[in-house]
Amino acid sequence: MMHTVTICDANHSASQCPALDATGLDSFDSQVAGGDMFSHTFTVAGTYYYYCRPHPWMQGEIIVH
Ligand SMILES: [Cu+2]
Repeated sequence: MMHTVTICDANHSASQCPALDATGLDSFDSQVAGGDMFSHTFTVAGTYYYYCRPHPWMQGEIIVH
């Protein structure tokens, strides 16, 4: 099954997101197969919300200090 790791920002119109990220934070939208991995090295500190586009109930939050 294909999933995505999609950041919750204005560019990805994530209406299902718990909240939108602050402007200026990193942005990404990557497809990832079930059981596979996605990595991203953050360049800006902040609170990041992300979700899966085909399954918007799949969500997460990452706090970068
Ligand atoms: Cu998914």
